[in-house]
Amino acid sequence: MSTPKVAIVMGSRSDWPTMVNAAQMLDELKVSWHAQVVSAHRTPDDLYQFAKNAQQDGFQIIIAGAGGAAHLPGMLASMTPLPVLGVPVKSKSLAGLDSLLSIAQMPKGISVGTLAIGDAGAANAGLLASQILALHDPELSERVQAWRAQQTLKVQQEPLEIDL
Ligand code: RP5
Repeated sequence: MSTPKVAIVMGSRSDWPTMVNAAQMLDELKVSWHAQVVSAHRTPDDLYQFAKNAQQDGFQIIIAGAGGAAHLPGMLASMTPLPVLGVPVKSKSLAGLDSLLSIAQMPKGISVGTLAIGDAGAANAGLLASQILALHDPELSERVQAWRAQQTLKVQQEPLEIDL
């Protein structure tokens, strides 16, 4: 079996309820994924090993979710040529603003594509990863366009129910 195209990594098991939204989106678009916990501060050696091997292992895109002082996406991006999409996980103390700023405010030279805080950001990371992969995969491109058309139709067909 070939390596999944997308690696979903997260700083803690507690991030999974957020990051599962990325996995669900990838499933909907029939993009293969692999998920694992790699903590930048609790398992730095694992982080190094994962990042250094990610490309030769066959991954094409990394989605990285973390909360608080969220250095995981930036650290990964510094050690792999693969595109890294960062998902700020909602934190207990600052509702994810800390995660967002930690991930978005990368100094010039190492890029992390930062999505929205929480579930929407994780789902959109799955969508964006699919759109990037679709550049070289016409069938996936068709699935992404069909998914978006379906979303448009849903908005147009759902009546606004107003009870006054
Ligand atoms: C970060 O610390 C993780 O990404 C998680 O969002 C946050 C809290 O982790 P736990 O204390 O729940 O393991 O490393």
